[in-house]
Amino acid sequence: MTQATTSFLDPPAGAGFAGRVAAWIFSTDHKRIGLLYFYCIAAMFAVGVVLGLLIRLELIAPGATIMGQQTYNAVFTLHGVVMIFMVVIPSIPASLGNIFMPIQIGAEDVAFPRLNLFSWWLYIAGAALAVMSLFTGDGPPDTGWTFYVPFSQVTTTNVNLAVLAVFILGFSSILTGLNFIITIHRLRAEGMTWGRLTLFVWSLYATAWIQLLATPVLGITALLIVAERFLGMGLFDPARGGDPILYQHLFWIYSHPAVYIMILPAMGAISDILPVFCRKHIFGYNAIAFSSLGIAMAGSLVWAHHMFTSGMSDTAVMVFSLLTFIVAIPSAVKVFNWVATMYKGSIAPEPPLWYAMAFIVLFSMGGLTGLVLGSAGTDIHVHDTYFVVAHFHYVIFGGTGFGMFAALHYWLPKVYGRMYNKFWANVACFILFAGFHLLYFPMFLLGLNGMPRRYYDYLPQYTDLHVLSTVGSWIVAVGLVLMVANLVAGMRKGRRVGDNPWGGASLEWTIPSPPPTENFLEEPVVTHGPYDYEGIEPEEASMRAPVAPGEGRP
Ligand code: HEM
Ligand SMILES: [Cu+2]
Repeated sequence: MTQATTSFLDPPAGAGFAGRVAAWIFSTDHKRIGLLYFYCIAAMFAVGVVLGLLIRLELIAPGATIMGQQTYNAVFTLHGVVMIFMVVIPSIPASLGNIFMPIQIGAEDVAFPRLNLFSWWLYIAGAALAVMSLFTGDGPPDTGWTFYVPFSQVTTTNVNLAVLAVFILGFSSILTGLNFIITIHRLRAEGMTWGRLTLFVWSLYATAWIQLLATPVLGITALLIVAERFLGMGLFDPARGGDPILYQHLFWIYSHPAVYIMILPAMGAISDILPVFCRKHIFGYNAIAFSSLGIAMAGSLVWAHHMFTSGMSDTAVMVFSLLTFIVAIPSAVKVFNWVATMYKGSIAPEPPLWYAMAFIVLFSMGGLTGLVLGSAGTDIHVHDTYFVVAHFHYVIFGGTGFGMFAALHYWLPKVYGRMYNKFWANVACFILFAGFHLLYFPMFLLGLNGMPRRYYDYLPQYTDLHVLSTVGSWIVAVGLVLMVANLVAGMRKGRRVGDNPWGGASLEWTIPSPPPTENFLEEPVVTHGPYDYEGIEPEEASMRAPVAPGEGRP
């Protein structure tokens, strides 16, 4: 087995406990920083899931079940804040992007390693403040993660601290984006042309531009809320000549593009994974690469589709509806290209592929129901109902979540040099997929029947669908526990693997597993594209099935 003498995971020689901890939290190695992000994000994900399970438990029957109304408002606000700002926004770019982007472009590290570490510290500071907002002030924030005015101006709960936390988390995201853009421009190895970048790197590149350009708007908006609360400036208060709709515009100018910060990196990971397990060059490399940029650009123009019922002019409603339909095109381009990649491929049904296929199904269902929300006529019917809750969980949990799960099963052997149990990985995937539909599909029906979102209580006719959904939440929980337990067991004591278990053609598969601190033992020179599998044999025996002549390989 190719084990490098020192991998990035090895502790410094002779260091005590404090020295080992310091070697992690003050490390400027992008791989260590990526793993730090990953562990923190995983912990926050666990918190968010528990909050989600509590929401579902409360909603299992009409009336009060396990908590009071005020607590309920705090729980769903926190569930949203934790999941959005602390889990899915940093999830793939800050963790796996940090670990693999420099390796995939043949660099030794990101352009600004110390800034990278600083970004992680900002993330920790923001997360700590968000947690503190629960226990300090006059009760946890209860505004929903959107902090809509006028309620966020007048509520006495601890909105100030929560908004400050979001502000700091925003800086972490901006600096990571800046770092990635410069790294991708400046640090590519010899021969690593733009046309030889992996699609994962392309997606991170598009994401980084959104992080850099859109996130400052969120920061400003957060500051304006605090200014309103402390100084009573009246920006959003009609009695003083302000306008609450202005708040919604500012908020969604960031927060709509933010959904592409969440989904593009997942799409990038899927584009890297699928062809490996089909032993076939990706279909439509340029289309996938440019559709990421297309989504980033067009996606910045559609924010007001969240505001069709806010009282905008009919012209504005029509324009934003049309623009929203236009973003669907580059997204659909990707889905068609993934399916075309699988067509006539020599399929290796390994865990990363199952998770990737679950991603395609769930993301497509989320995307298509997004069109229902993007057309103003139907949106007015389902606006702020459970239809929306179903739609965005299909996109962000089914999309970003499953994309992350697929990526973890794909890259874990590279990071730890060990393999998890594939059988249990597949079982967990199946349980998650089934539980997911049971949890969220009833929400589409609830929404179409008029069940409003963010409500603590409901009419008895909605009970059956709520019961189904709550049972689904338990199945999802079982699937998550099984998946995590299997991955942890794998990373700690799984069987050892070599450099290239799946037979990937991108640069990370050319270096030892786990990677050495300096990534490459000698400076790489790139001579072929990231999806040219000719002559590359997977080490996993199950993947070495003979390929009939003329089949599978283009
Ligand atoms: C086991 C997993 C999960 C369960 C059971 C769950 C459940 C729920 C439920 C029932 C609501 C509706 C609350 C209401 O309208 O009263 C909700 C809202 C929400 N969920 Fe989840 N969820 C889960 C995972 C996720 C994930 C992975 C994300 C990632 C982004 C997420 C993001 C959100 C957001 C942003 C809201 C909106 C909160 C608000 O309206 O202010 N959830 N969730
Ligand atoms: Cu949007």
